[in-house]
Amino acid sequence: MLRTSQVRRVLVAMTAFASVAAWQAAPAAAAGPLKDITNRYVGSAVAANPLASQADYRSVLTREFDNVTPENEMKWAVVEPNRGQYNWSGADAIVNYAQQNGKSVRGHTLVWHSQLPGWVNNLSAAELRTAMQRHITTAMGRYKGKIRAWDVVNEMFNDNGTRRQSVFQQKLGDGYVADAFRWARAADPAAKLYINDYNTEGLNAKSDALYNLVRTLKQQGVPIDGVGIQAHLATQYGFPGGYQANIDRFAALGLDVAITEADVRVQLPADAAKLNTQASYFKQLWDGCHAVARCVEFTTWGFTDRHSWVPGTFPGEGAACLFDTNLQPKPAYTRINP
Ligand code: G2I
Repeated sequence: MLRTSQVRRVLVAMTAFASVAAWQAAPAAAAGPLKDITNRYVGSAVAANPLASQADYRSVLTREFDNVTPENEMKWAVVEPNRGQYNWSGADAIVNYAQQNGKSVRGHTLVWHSQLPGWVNNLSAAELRTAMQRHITTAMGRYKGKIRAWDVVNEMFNDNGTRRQSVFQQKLGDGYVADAFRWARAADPAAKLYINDYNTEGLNAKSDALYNLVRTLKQQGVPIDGVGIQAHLATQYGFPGGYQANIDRFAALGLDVAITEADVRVQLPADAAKLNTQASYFKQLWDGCHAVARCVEFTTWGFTDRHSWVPGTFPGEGAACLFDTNLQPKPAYTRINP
C-alpha cells in the first residue's frame, strides 16, 4: 500500500508531467517538505521541552518530517531513575504528539550502557537479567502499537570491533543481545527491532563486527529486523569510505537499514565552504540510503542548530543540523531537497 506521502508524490509527479507536456516551459514544481519528497520515513530526534514550548520548532518538525525519535525521553535513566519509580511524561508527550499528527515513532533506546540509572549497576547478574526484561517489557508494552521501530540494543561495540564491556556484557555475557531481542519481540510483535550504533557508516572493524553479529543472530533465528546506522559525521574527518557497500551488505542479509541519527558537525565558526562540505555529506548520506530499497528510514539527530547535542559534547564544533538556529533551511537542506 502506498503511504500518504507517496500518493502525494505520485500526484505531484503526474501534475508536473502533464503541465510540462502541455506547456513545455512550465517551471519545475516546487519541492515539498522532506517527508513528501521521499518514500522513506524521514525523521528527526525531538526533545519534549521545545516541542511543548516553541511553536516554530513544533511547526517545522510537523511540516518536514513523518518520523520522530525521542532524543532522551525514553532512556532508562529518564523513565526509571529509581527502581520501580517511573516517569513517562516526556515520552508520553512525544508519542501523543506523534499520534495526533500522524507521525511514526522510533523508540530509543532499551539496552544501552549510557544514561543508565545508577541502581542498575548495583544489581546481581540474576537481578540485572530480570530488570532488563522488565524494562523492555514495560517500555514496549506501554506504547504497544504506537512505535514502528525500536532501537533495542544500542552501541554495544567498541570502535575496534570488540564488545563494549558494559554492565550487561560483564554480568550477563554475550547472550544478553539475543535475550533482549526475544523479549522485545514478545513485548510488541509488530514493532521492528533494531540494533543501532555509531562509527558504523563505512566499512571498518566496527561495522565488520556488527555485520558478523547480525548475520549470526539471523542464522540463529533471533528476532532482529534491522540495523541502525547513526551517522554522526564531522567534516574534518572526511566522509566514511564504503558507506554504500556497507548499507548493501546489511540489506543483503535480509535486514532493514535505517539512518537513525544523522548530523554533520563543523568546526566553528561555520562558513560557506564548511556548510558546502556539510551539504555534500548530507547528500551522500541521503543518496546512499535512497539507493537501497531496504534502507527504509532517514532520521536526523535534531533538525535545528538551536537544539543540538553537538556543542555540549564537542566544544568548538556545531552547526550540525539541516536548519539554522532561526529554523531557516541551510545549504544541506537545499542539497537534499532542491
Ligand atoms: O550522543 C549523541 C547520541 C549518540 N547515540 C545515542 C543517542 O542517544 C545520543 O544522544 C545524546 C543526546 O542527544 C544528548 O542530549 O545522548 C546524550 C547522552 O549520552 C544526551 O545528553 C544528555 C546529557 O548528557 C545530560 O547531561 C542531559 O541531562 O542530555 C540530557 C538531557 O538534556
